[in-house]
Amino acid sequence: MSAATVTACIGLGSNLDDPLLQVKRAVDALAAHEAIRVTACSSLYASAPMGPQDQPDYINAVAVVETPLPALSLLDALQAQEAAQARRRGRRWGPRTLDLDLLLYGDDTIRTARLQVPHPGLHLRAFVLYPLAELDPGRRVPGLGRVQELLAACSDDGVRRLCDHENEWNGAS
Ligand code: A4P
Ligand code: MG
Repeated sequence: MSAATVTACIGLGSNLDDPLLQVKRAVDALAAHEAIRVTACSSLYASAPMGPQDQPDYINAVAVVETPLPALSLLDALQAQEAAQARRRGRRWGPRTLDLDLLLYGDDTIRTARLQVPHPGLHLRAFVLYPLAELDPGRRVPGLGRVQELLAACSDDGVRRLCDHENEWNGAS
């Protein structure tokens, strides 16, 4: 991979069709992408759904990747993987086999119709901040502060850490 890479953080979520497996499959697919190197994966976390409550609990994780891809090309790769894992777009915040959010892309701030980085919900979501803080608590979120500060200011929303990636999670390469 070329020297001019960016460190990005990807949020993974699933609450349909064996969510643990969906998340693991997605990390494996990212790691297999020729222009993406997965450098770290968080533990897996479970939480009640944000949004409509008539859906199963979610499994969430965060992966840190290095990539030479521009942000929109990385989003293309994430959406292609969502499609590969039978993601159907229904109601907002509805159930899904796989959701891949581009949380952070280097220190960039991107505000376009198709892509907003940092992800607009990042600082409000315990199911994102817990796994992100596990990997990189000191990471600066442009315009908002450091991950550990955002986590301290956020309600925990009953997020539960399920398993230690060192024992049960082999997604990192
Ligand atoms: N888009 C803009 N910025 C980004 C970004 N940084 N990363 C655009 C990814 N996509 C981005 O996304 C809609 C459009 O957002 C995309 O086409 C892209 O161009 P979507 O995934 O189709 O729609 P969505 O996911 O239903 O809506 P939204 O608002 O993105 O939902 P979220 O934020 O993804 O939340 N509860 C728990 N406990 N855990 C969860 O993971 N996830 C959601 C979905 C709801 N409740 C949850 C969880
Ligand atoms: Mg999404």
